[in-house]
Amino acid sequence: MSPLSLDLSPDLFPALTEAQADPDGPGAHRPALRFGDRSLTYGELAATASPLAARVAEAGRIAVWATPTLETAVAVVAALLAGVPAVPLNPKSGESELGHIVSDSAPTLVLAAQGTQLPSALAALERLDIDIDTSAPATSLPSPGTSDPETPALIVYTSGTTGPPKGAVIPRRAIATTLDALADAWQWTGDDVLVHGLPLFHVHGLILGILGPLRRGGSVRHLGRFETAGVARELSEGATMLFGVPTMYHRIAETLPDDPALAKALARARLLVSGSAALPVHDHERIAQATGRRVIERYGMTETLMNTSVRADGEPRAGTVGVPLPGVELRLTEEDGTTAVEAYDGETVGEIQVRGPNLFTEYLNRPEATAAAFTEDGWFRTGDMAVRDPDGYVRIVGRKATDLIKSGGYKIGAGEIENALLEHPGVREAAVTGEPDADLGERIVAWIVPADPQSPPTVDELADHVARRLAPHKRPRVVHHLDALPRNDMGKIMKRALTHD
Ligand code: MCA
Ligand code: AMP
Repeated sequence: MSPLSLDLSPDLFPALTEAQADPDGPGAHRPALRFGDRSLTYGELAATASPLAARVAEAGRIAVWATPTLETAVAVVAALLAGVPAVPLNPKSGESELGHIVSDSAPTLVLAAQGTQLPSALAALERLDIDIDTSAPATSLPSPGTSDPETPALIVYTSGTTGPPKGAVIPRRAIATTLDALADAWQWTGDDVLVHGLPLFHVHGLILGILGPLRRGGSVRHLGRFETAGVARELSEGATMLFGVPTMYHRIAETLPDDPALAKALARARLLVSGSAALPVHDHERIAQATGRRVIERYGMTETLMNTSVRADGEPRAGTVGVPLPGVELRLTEEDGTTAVEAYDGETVGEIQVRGPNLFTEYLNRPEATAAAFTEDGWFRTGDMAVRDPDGYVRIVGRKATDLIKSGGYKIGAGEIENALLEHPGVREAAVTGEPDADLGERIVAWIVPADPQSPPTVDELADHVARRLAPHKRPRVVHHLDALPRNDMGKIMKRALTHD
């Protein structure tokens, strides 16, 4: 274990507490959040989040309509100040996904920006508008002493191989420790200014990208939506760090040859960080060549928050996710899932298992899934396969389940898409696979047996169907029509036999 001291103080945001205590002090005037032309200092954030925290303090659990806006950041901060668990909702979720998340997590309130139209799946919930009013007199922040480090802070829904998404219950302790471990690895301080355009309903964009800067007393500028022009603008106007998924860095790499301003801006950054999926070495190299800067990768999961990273003071090595973060125990195991692989030879493959204060507590309402995710002695089975270099650098080489697809940095279970496809009247049988895609990493491919071979459903029809039920990023990009799915003697679909030719 690393010597990093664990800060289990219930105060997640010391800079906010300080701004509240001394509204005229310099800390209160420091910038905290910026979304487009709207921004809040720490003093203003305290002033607008504290009354909201007081209003949600009695709620058992709240949902947040997590648009990429200032309102979402304020609502989540308010929930954390109040010690009330928040469920961030993807505002593009379709009806069946949203229905599942709401009935599974049973929030008593949904917080949404004023004027937002909410879908009917949320109609039964009481609504509270997020009103950003910095002129209101600040109420005192709820006493942080009331929040146990084990209190659930966020419930983040994440896909599995089959069935609907599961809610990972993330305690305050995990958020604090993962952010502090990243601060150690990245020399991340209150002087850093982060820029990103990630969605705010997942760990990457919300915990690392919003709560991270706030825990350090630094600031974040959110682009609203990812665009290379926004990245270039912010990095040339004082931002020091960039977070993104590989698709974003791929788009940067594609743009660089024709955009010297982007190259110049990236060259100025203190740290360029990629995560959520593997960044191909080709994109690493193209960015390094055009900017002289190397992107570093970190590896995490919704259930574990961050496990490893290339350190700011370490050697950036393309194709690796660096070394275990302070406080994180990491081992590779053989196929039996319990025998540790001792080799540091860059060759011996094992499943990554992790243990430490960065882990989630459970899948909400799913004791069996929770039990299955851990070994008897408390190691979490990530399902990611890796090797370790002699100096401890971890290289991810694949994953155990072929039924998990990473597309655009989103984890997507083949099973939930297959179930959605089977609900389409034009589909008799369906199987879903992922295939390599230069932009998305993997793209979703649907193999269907049409109910009527004379008029099979089109790719657009099936994409719309899946987007409406689940979410647009889960839509198939390619559809193949077959007479029958290849099955083994047991009737199980043989996905490996599903290839184009
Ligand atoms: C297209 N669209 C549709 C349809 N077709 N909408 C409805 N129905 C359809 N049939 C819309 C999309 O909603 C989107 O709208 C636009 O068309 C383009 O869609 P698409 O091509 O899918 O996406 P993109 O805009 O090209 O997105 C690429 C992206 C995105 C920006 C890289 O994939 C992304 O934000 N990824 C981030 C994933 C992430 O944060 N993962 C973290 C989880 P519009 O243009 O309005 O949006 S992993 C994690 O947290 C762990 C802990 C970790 O390690 O980080
Ligand atoms: P999620 O469940 O959406 O949190 O996704 C977690 C998964 O993303 C991990 O289990 C890995 O498969 C993958 N992942 C995250 N970061 C990286 C990375 N830097 N390189 C490769 N895979 C990654």
